[in-house]
Amino acid sequence: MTLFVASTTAPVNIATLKYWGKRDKTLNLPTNSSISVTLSQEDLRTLTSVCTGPEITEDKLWLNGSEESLKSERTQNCLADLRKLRMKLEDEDSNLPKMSKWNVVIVSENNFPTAAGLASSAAGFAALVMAIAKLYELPDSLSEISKIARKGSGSACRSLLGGYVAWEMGEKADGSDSKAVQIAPMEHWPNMKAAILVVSASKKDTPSTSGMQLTVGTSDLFQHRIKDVVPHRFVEMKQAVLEKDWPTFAELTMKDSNSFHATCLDSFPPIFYMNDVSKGIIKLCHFINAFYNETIVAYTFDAGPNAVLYYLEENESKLFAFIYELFAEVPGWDSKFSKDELTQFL
Ligand code: 2P0
Repeated sequence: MTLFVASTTAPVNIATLKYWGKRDKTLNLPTNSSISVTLSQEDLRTLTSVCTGPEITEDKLWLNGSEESLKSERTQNCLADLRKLRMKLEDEDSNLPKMSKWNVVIVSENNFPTAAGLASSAAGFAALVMAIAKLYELPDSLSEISKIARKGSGSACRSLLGGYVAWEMGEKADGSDSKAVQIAPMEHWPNMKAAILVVSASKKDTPSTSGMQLTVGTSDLFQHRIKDVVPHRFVEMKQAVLEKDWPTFAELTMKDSNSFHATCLDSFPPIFYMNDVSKGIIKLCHFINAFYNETIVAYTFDAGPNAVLYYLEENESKLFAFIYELFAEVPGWDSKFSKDELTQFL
């Protein structure tokens, strides 16, 4: 049996300027540009292997050990685009194996809870598209390939690139200018760190796609957000990254998380992604920054209750002194706060 195999990993990215709203649902074209930080591959990632050969009788997908359907329009769109690019190479070089005609078997595994608002679809589609692009030996740039990943899941386009990434919304109706570009590599700001507080690992109530559609269709605040708020914030946040201006980056990140959740609340019926523990974490972050009279931490929440905290490495112990006080029973820990002072956050 002739088989060709390729494997890759793709990391999770966490938006600091949120994507929420589509102007084209089939092509996943957004109503605003967004910015994210791609996490390190050693932390949250999807590992995907693909295999193809003339004797494979049907396309198949295994996700975290269970067989899943490959029939969704999104996955089919990604496969069709990748096969088209491969076919172009085969037309140019008749010695290449005719992989574009063969079925694929895809095996994918996350090392974190799936669909719990930890951007699993971003890493998932990024890994799927990257693995097949590798198998097909496609010469296209990562920004070009990001347009294919975008059709799988909007935020997936940002996971193709490392470090600080912008997804430029584009203007064209065919999506040919809606792609991810790198603002700066991870090494540009090496002391930036992210911590994830897993408040709940269960599946989210309202899937992102239907949540976005509801917000676009019913929220007045959303119109203000995409017209008057995000365009300025996009420019300011890019600048803050390039200048390593931590207080500005942190403030914009927190404000944009709050703005996105406000549009969810302004949807009708309202969408609640954060729970009381999430809200306690927000209060705690503001308390910590006020306590030190300095920006120590920035929070952001996606379509779920889990918190992602950004901070600078040199402030790690200042931040975790509070996190451990509140969430962990550390034997021998000498608490500086009374139970009452701490429980106000929960
Ligand atoms: C983001 N989120 O920018 C925003 C913030 C959730 C909140 O991208 O429908 O899974 O597959 O394009 O990418 C989650 O939405 O949605 C998301 P689809 P996706 O990260």
